[in-house]
Amino acid sequence: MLTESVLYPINNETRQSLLLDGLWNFRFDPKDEGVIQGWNNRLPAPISMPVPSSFADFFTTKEERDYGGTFWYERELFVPREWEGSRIKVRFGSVTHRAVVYLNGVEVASHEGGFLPFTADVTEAARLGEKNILTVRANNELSEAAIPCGMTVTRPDGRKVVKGYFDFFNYSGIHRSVWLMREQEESVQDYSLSYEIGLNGGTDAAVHFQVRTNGPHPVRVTLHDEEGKEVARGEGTDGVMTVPNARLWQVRNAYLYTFTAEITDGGRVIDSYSEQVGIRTVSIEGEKICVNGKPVYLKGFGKHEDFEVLGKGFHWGVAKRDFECMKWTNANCFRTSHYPYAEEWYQFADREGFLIIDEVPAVGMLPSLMNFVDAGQGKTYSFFDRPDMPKLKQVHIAQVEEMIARDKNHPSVFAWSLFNEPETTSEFSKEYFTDVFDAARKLDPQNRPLTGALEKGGSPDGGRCHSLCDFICLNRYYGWYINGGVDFDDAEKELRAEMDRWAALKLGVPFVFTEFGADTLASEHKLPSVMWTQEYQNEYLEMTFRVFDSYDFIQGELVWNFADFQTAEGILRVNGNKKGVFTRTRQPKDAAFLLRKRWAEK
Ligand code: BDP
Repeated sequence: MLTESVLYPINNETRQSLLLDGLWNFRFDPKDEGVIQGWNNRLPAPISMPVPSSFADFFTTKEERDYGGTFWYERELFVPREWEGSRIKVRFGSVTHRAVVYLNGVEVASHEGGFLPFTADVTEAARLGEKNILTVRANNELSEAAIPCGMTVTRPDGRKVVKGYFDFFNYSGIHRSVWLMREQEESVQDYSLSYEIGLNGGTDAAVHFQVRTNGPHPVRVTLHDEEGKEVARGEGTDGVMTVPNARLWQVRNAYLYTFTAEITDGGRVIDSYSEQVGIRTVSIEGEKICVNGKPVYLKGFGKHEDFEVLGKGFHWGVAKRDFECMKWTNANCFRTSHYPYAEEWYQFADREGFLIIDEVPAVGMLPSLMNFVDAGQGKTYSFFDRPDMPKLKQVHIAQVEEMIARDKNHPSVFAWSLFNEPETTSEFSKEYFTDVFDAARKLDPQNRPLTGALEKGGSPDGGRCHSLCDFICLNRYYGWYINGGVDFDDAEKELRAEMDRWAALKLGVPFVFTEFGADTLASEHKLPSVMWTQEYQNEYLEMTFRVFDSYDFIQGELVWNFADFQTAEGILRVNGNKKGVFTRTRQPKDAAFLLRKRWAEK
């Protein structure tokens, strides 16, 4: 269980948070000699590197862009003398894929996993009223014992090449904001909310709260509305508040309250933590996905954190454009394929009323460098009978815990995706995922639905893991990887045949298409269409939608992908994956207009 506090940094009368973003020092460490050479004390001959950002696309040589191995970041920071007697922490939104952190040469934290936050308690190591040196030793190698899965090979010249078993570029670096934080010794460590709506036969809501602190003093909680008016209060670390006439958080019509937990000592507030939250329920009712008890059809995209030059570095401007484009298409949902995104994405989605399927970075659990092709064609392998499996499962479960701990209070998050396209056909996979799902079931106070995205091998007849899912997510490429081009006429038949086989199982749960799409070059048009043209992408989508509209249990369509994105090089990728409905610079392909029209009516 996670004991460290992962609360997002805020500023108020009891807490201070300073952004450490900007230009850091940087250096590659291809021989992994930095620790022996004492680089944790001072990084020799560094170059400059923006934070947050991926390092890859700033460079002009392939060795640097494609670098695999260990690399270092460093910066100076000033810790105010007035912070004496408080807890002082440094918080990283993420470092890809693992990191060791030093302050003034002393190791203060280490973390595995490139897409979730962690903090270093630097209270002991910090020099108050002086400059301090913060250093990060990071590493972006991939293996079959960590997620996302892949391999690292050393070339004869000693250079390491990192190969992901997945279809996105292995962007690395400090991708999200870094904060220096001051907290009180006794402070709020975590909180969880869950809701009941429609109480007393009307519009009242119950807000169940749990607050975790690290001290003995009493806790008080309050809820304020958007006008700043207090609408409910409660006492203790565990309890329930009633909100009369609650304004619900609705899909694409969000209403946010501010939740505050305070630790008090008589009239004095020792610590106070506030965050915006939304009152809403999510549930699976038969074949429907419900928000506030009403069915919602999911319309939207699988996305990536990916943009020109920045790679996977978070930028508010990119997020803003993405939300504007998604709203323009009349979307209401996206999946954080294939890893938890920067926390700011969820804050944005809370405000904009978007639903999120939040995905853990469990991708690449098919031992293939071209698994997107193999998966699309339904090739089967066994993956979970390997020697590294216990280690992998431990890392996987740890990241499920960290993701749920981080994101559980966001109203936008309505489901947890615990995998993308793993092997799910062997008995080993069944055992593996049973353990992962069992672990996840204990973590969410809101008991949100659990799911995972199944590739073609996870079929009604061959797959062994779909019964673990509360609703079933399918990634399917009929009309692209199979039955593409001259065979397109068979695509609809085959997709229908598969859906008929699912229907025959009478599972009684909703199905969501979490991927379907066709690579499309924004430059290409042809009449009649051929693969890769904008006309083909539209015909592909029209065919798929015809099928979706004939099965009531299909309750969502998330197109692959929102935008073109960078991948590793290969004969099937034209400088990246081109299945975007928008280009990488976020301009619409013809398909965007088709979606906008369909989703306005759906
Ligand atoms: C699926 C993967 C996704 C790929 C996509 C594709 O889940 O990451 O990008 O196919 O081939 O296999 O475009």
